[in-house]
Amino acid sequence: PSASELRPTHPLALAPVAAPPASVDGFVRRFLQNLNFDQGVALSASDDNDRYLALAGTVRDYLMARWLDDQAQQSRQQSKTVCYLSAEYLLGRQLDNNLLAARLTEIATEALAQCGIDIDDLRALEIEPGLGNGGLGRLAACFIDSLATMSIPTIGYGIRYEYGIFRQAFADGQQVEQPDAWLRLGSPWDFPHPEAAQTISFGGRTETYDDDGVERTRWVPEWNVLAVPYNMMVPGYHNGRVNTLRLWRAVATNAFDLHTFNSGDYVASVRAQTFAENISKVLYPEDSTPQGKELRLQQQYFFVAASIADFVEHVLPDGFDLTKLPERVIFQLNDTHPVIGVPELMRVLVDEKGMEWDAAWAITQKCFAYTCHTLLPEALEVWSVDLLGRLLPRHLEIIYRINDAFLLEVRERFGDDEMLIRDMSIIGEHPFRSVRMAYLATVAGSKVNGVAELHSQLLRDNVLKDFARMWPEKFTNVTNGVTPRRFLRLANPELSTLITETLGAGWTVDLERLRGLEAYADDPEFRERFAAVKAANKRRLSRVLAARDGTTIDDGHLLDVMIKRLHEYKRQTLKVLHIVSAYDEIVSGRVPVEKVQPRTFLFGAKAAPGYAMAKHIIHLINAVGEVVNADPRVEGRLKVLYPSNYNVTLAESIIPAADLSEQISLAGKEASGTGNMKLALNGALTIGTDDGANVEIRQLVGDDNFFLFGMSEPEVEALWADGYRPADFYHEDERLRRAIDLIAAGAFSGGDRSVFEPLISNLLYDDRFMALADFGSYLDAQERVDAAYADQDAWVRSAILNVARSGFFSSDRAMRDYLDRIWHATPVH
Ligand code: CR6
Ligand code: PLP
Repeated sequence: PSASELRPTHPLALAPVAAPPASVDGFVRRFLQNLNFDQGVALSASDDNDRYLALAGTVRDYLMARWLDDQAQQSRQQSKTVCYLSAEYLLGRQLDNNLLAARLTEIATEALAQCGIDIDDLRALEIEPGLGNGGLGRLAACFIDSLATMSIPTIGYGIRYEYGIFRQAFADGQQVEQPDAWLRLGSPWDFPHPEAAQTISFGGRTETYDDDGVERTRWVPEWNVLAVPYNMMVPGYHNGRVNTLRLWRAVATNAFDLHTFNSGDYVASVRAQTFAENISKVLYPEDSTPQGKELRLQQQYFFVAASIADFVEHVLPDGFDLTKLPERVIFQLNDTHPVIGVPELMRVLVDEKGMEWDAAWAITQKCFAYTCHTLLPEALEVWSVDLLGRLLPRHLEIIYRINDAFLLEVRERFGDDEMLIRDMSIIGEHPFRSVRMAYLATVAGSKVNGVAELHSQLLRDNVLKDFARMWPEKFTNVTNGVTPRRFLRLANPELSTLITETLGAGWTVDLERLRGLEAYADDPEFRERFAAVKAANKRRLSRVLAARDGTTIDDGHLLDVMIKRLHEYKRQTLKVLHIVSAYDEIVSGRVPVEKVQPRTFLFGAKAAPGYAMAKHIIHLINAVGEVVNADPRVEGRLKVLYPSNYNVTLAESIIPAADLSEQISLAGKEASGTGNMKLALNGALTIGTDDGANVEIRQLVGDDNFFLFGMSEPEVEALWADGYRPADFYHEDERLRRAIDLIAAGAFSGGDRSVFEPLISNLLYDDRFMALADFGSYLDAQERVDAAYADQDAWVRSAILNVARSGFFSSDRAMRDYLDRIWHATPVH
């Protein structure tokens, strides 16, 4: 028989794929098989990396049957799929999460022990895939975890960057960036599928042609690349579900090489290959401050076009009636990064599938929804018309046509108000002609949501107010959430055990059950156990830091943490001013040192490599730490720690240990925050402004269990309108003056006054984020913190109530809200 006539007849070939037996023996056998057959080494000759890869392969094998089954089922059932389009996924380490999801943690630990291997040694080897900058990327990772746990058919689409977020090191207190070669030792968690590659085009021109008497437009691109999908498993928690995260890698097409090769220039053809492959080479390290670089637009189009084509060609059955597309998919736009998908879907429907414009537009509008993650004007992405037209000429035409129709609608609705037309146009004219991606997303999306109540309100009232007037029903809120599996169950095993012993096991998938802990907040025995868990977590963190950096956290210290990207709006400077002021009080003899509550201030933060002011702030934190930590007059009561390279792995050690969570952004600037939720959920009390999700945290945990300070958003606006003069605050507040003078005088720079001059000048004459205006209120709140911490019983009670009342911040709840308000997809069990 010819190969095409062969059909499986062997019983094994007909049976469904089976997982290896879930037993220690079964695990050992599969582990050794992986080690021998996949890694090609004997146990006795293997090193830790071989063993790690074999362990990962084994866990994967256990999940594989479910994964294949879920894919088959999904293609049979053809139910509505959530396609989450995100340029970033900050996944964190995979091993523990996958072991947990598959209920294999104990089995694997015992199986490896029987092979003479300590599983902890292998855990430590995993390099986390840092395919994101911070909150937005980590949010995407939490969301796909929740969607898998809730059995929602989902495909996460993104980019498989060869280099993720840079590794941060410090040299003389200043940030140095090193490449993150996360794929160096192998990538056991993903599977390349070159056979499912998509060709993605760029450049060239458009032309019209006659199609049986109908004039049509087509794109004649100039060059193209291949997008090769790499599939990663996204296992749900204990539900047997395994969804897919599909990340695209750019590879040069044959045509690309051949073209240059035929011209005889071999070296140029190899260079051309590098050019194509650059597209997925590196993650742009800017968080909330896009730079408008051409390569970034290439990345965006690359992954979005590949994802849409993948869904239409591979996920939908042959001959699918595309007018029914909205019943089968919702493309969720994670911020503006994937918004070029809107004209791309229009191009596919109109140019490739021959659909009428209006019909295609009606479909497109139902297939997209847009999440906005910022309020900072500099973070709202725009692309110059020149650049976009050069790279994607057909898309620019489509955007113009969408805009023309939209502006007609605006005129019909609001009359010929030319100023309003300018304000609302998708094409901005000033300071250069550009496409406003947030507006395009708002016009095209079926829904637009902000990421916390306050943020969604400010979107409606300010940033997108004209759009909200036009389409009030389009706007909604979904407050962010975090996955309790990674950030409580895995990161804080002792607290998880205590909760399970107290409330039973169901909380991991029903976080509101934590409410049950309220009843124990006044129970002395529970409090004691809770406090013991916190103390153990601090010791664990101390060991982690000792091994990394040789630093420790002393017993009796309040652990005060500020962990997030370095950004002026987040106001790490305000925190430093507090530390400098506390130091000054001691060394100037204004406060007797024995009266000072011992505190360890812990920072974790990367700055965008080109963000000069953020880098000055990093330098200042390190410089202050060096002086404060070494000054004998402080008697070790104040300590500043700044472990380098803050990432998800480090977050998982810091968060469970924290006593105090610093969420001190200027009101109206932090869209939501998610670190704030993780810290509250792990029993840290928040000191924070009324900003982002802090507002909801405070409402839920109660005023008594939260240290509020600073101006409210309307007060911020009023002060701006009044003409903000930071120097006035400097003159009026003695503590502030002393702290700033100390830095300016060179106390932390060996007497050199020039080192921090740019930072000091910025504070005194500009201070866009009003650190000086909130300083007094912040210090008062810190005094309340010290007083509260002195009463340990009351503090522990507050910490317990923080945990008990944080169930709302589960990403499972966030997913339910998206499903109800935006996606309308249902679980497939
Ligand atoms: N930088 C917001 O600033 C929010 C996350 C996730 C951010 C932050 O407040 O929690 O998104 N915004 O919604 C962007 O990335 C544009 C962030 O992480
Ligand atoms: N960076 C990392 C590594 C994180 O794990 C998180 C998440 O919580 C963030 C940044 C976001 O922090 P924040 O919400 O405080 O900005």
